Amino acid sequence: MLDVEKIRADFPILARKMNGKPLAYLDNAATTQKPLAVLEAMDGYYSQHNANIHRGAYSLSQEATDAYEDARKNVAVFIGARADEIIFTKNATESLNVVAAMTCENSPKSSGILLTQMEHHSNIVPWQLQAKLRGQHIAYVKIRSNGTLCSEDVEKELASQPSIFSFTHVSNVLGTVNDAKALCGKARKAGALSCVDAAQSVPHMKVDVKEMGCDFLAFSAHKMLGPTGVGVLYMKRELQQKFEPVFGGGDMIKSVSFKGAEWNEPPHKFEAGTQNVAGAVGLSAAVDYLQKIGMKNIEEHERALAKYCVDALSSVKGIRVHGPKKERAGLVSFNIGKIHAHDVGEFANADGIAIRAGHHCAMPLMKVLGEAATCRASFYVYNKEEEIDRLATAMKKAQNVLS
Ligand code: 7TS
Repeated sequence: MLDVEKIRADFPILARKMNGKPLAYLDNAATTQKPLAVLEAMDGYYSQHNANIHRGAYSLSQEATDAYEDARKNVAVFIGARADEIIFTKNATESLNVVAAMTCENSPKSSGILLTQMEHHSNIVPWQLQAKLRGQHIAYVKIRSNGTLCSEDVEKELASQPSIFSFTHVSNVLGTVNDAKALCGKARKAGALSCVDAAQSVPHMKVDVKEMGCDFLAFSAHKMLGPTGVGVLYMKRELQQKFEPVFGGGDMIKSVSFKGAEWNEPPHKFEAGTQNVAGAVGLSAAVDYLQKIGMKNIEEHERALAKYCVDALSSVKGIRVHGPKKERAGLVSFNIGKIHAHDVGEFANADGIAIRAGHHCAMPLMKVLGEAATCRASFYVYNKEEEIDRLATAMKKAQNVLS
C-alpha cells in the first residue's frame, strides 16, 4: 500500500483548485506532475553546477559532466542496461524516429516493417516516413475485440521475415500489457530486430531490458515524474557499431576533416550537440523517487485504481469501457452512449477533474474501435479512490444532462 497523502505532499501542483474544485489530475498517460525532489535537483544543477559537458578542462565542466554521466548510470540500472547502452534523446518520439531511420537505412529495399494496430502515432509515422523514402512496406498485427494482440497474426506476419518488429509494451488507449519478452523472442527467432515503445510501461512497472531481450527500447522522462525535453533510447551494445548515427555535430565525433568524420565511441556517437543536462539530472532524481516507492508497489497501486475505476464507471448508463477486462495497466478509456468524448471531458473539467478526451494520437486504433474519440482516465502514484468517485459522479451527471 502506498502512503498516497504523504506522496501528494511532494507535488505542489496537486494542492491547486480548478474551477473552484480540488484538482483531480487523471491524465498521467499524457504527462505526469513533478515532485519537489525533481524540481530541486534541476534547480541545484543550474544554480551550482552548470557548464557544458565533455569539453572543459576546468572543474565546473567536470562537475556537469559527472552529473550527466551519473544520470546515465542511474537510468541504466533502473532498466537493467549497461550505462553505455543508454542514449539520451528529446523524448520517446525522437528515440523511435532514430530507430526507424537507422534500421530502415540498414535494411534491404522492399524489406518489411512490422507494427501493431494499437500503436501511438510516434510508433507509426516515423516508420511511414522511412518506408516512403526507401520503398519498404509496413504490416500491422491485428488486435482482438478484447483489446489484446492477435498472437496468430504475430506468427503469420513474422513468417514473412520483416527486418524489424516495433510494438508498444502498454497501449496508451486500451491499457493492454503486451508480453514484450515473448514478442521479442518471436522476433529474434524470425530474424527480425525488436523495438519496444515503453513510454507507458517504464514509468509504471519494473522493466528489465536484458530479461525482455529487446534490441531497442524507448521512453520519455516527462511521463515518469521527470521533466519534458528528455527521453531515452536503449540500444543493445552489440548493435551500436553496426548503425550509422542519424544526427551529426559536436561531441559525437572523434575527428573531422573536410572529407569526412570518424565517430566517437557509443553512446556519444548517438548524442550530437549540447545535451539536455538538467533534464537528465531531473530524470535521474525521478528514478530515485520512483525506486524509493518501489516499482512493484506502483504497479499494484495503479492496477487497483484501474479496477476500482472500471467498477465505479459500470454504474453509468450507456458506458463502454475499452480494452481488456482483466489484465490492464493503470488507465481506463471509455465512451458514454452517443455523447462526444470532448463534451464529457468538459463536464469533468467543470468539476476540477482532468481527463483526456480525443484520439490519444492513435487514430488508426480509433478506427478499429469504431470510435471517433474516447475519454481516458490514467493514474499514477498520487491518485486515490476518492478522485475516481468524483469522476464517476461527474460521468453520471454528464450522462443525465448530455444524452
Ligand atoms: N508511445 C506511447 C505509447 C505513448 O503513449 C506516447 C505519448 C508516446 C509514445 C510519445 O511520447 P512523447 O513523450 O515522445 O510525446 N502518449 C500520449 C498520450 O497518450 N497522451 O498524450 C501523449
